[in-house]
Amino acid sequence: MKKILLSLFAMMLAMCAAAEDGHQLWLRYDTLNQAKVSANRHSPTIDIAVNELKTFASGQQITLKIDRSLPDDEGFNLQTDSKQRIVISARRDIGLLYGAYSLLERQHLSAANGQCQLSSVPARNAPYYNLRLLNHWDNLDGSIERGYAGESIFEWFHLDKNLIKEYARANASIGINGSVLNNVNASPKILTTDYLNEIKTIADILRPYGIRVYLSINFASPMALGDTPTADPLDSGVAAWWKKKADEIYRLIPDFGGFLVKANSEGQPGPGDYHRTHAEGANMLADALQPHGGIVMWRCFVYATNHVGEDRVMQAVSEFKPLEGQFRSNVILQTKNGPLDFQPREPYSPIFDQMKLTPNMVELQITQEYLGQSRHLVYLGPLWQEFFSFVNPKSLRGIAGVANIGKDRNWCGHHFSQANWYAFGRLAWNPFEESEDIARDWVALTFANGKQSNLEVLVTLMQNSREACVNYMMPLGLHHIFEFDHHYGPCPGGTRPDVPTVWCPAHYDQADSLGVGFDRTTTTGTGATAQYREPYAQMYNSLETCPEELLLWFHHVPWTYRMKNGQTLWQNLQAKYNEGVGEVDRMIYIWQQLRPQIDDQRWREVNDRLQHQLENAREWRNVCLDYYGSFAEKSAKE
Ligand code: GCV
Repeated sequence: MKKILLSLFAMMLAMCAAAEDGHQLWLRYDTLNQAKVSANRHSPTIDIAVNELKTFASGQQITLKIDRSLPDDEGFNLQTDSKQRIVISARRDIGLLYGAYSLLERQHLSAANGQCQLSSVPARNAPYYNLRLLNHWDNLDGSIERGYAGESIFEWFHLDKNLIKEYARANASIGINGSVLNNVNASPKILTTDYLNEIKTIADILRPYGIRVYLSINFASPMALGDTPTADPLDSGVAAWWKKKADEIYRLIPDFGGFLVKANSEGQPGPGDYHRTHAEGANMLADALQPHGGIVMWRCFVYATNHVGEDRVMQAVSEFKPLEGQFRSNVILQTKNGPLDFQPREPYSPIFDQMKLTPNMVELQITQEYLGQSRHLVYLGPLWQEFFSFVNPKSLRGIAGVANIGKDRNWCGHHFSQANWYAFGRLAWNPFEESEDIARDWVALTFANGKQSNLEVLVTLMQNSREACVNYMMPLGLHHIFEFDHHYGPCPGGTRPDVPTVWCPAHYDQADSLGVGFDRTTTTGTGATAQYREPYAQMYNSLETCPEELLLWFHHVPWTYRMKNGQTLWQNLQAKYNEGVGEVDRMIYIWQQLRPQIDDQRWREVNDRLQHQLENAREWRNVCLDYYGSFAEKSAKE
């Protein structure tokens, strides 16, 4: 009997723990079945909205109303009348669903903050961008390039429809309206009829949640699939193949969004293989999609063989600037926030200054390839907000985020990496939001469980976490000093005989007995500073005016150089690395104090990862200071 009771108890414990495994993300609403909800129309989307409100809204009368006179296609109005009845109105069905999620979120936040309901809901709410896309780097075999949360949720030919529906719901709740399902290093097979039928199934699940499906394509697909002898974009047979393929896709998926293309970059095929320009390649695809209303998102992440010897961070501008005005109207360039590759800190990419006639959208990386992956707590809100402080959101046509989603029970590997998915959605909806406000909402939704709590300290922890990561990995503008391939651990000064010099850490830190850093000035360096608009071009070009946080990105600086605080560069570098480690120590201290307020499973899982992060941070500091110290100390003695 005792044994049975014990095992029953163990089972109950396991069930409780499972309830807090993080799978519910920020959508931790109690089932209330209280609200009386009515709608003046029905559709799959409106029915979801009604159902969500009926199930989770607190006792209210709620009316959903389609009102075609409203201006925004995806926006909504939320109003309460004198009797506290709520009316959500929208021009289109999806607006009602967004309004429903907004209402639920506000109710949940109000409960957590102890405020009066709906006080903070703006009457009118509409997304800033029409294109708010996740980019999955998911391969057809289930693996994910730079994925740190398990295998792909898109299990081809065995699709888990429930999981995909949960994914759709989570995205709709933060306003994401498009998913590129596969890796930009794309397999041609994705365009075969077997896969397209599967994609139709996914599109059918995502559609009621307002999410369109897009695909990454391999530029050489017609040739790789054996249908044409070439993939030359000016070959009429090739163009006809793409038109036919587009027709096939749209027959299956009438609201298909379009193609994302990585061409002539890191070994991918492209128009350059036939001495054609990126514009010629993009336009050929654009023509195939245009009759159906589809778009081409053409990535600017190129550093190809025709640029040998040119500083990698300059290549996008050199390649695309001469093509201004040559792209079809349904082509949008897609550019990473920084000119190199999603480093913990980069200056913004100057292509956003240079291309005035061609629409551009920014590609952010939610998966933390270079920021501790799913093992480090690094909240990316401040990084993205920093980007928007240099690049006017107005100048962009849309926003894409490289997803951090996998089959791990908690979706993102680290419980706090969910905050990056959430923050991406919120910023895509409104790029002017403060990252701190987003973190505050996420904390309340994710950890307060609808009750009043005192978790403000977590908001500060999250806000500081990105700078901590910069400091323990690569402060003062150091960059790309990661271990080869996996981009996780430190490898300052690294070289490898089988890797071209320009991909090696030694190429980026340029440490020697005189100093450290990459000279990108117009006087003695690569001249990359000249690609920036004023005042940044001059500011970055001069050692005196360059912001210290980007110093070693733009300058090769003597170890004994006096920084603004009067100490030498070397002393500052040491202080920064120590600051980074100290911050992780503080994060652990804070997390320990919060133990009584956080459920056991998530507390333990985060705690384990924080301990690991501290070990890694110390390793980063020690390895880097050892390596740079070997030059700096010598230089001090000379
Ligand atoms: C999808 C970096 C990453 C690659 C990625 C590439 C890209 O180089 O390390 O994994 O490939 O960027 O954005 O295309």
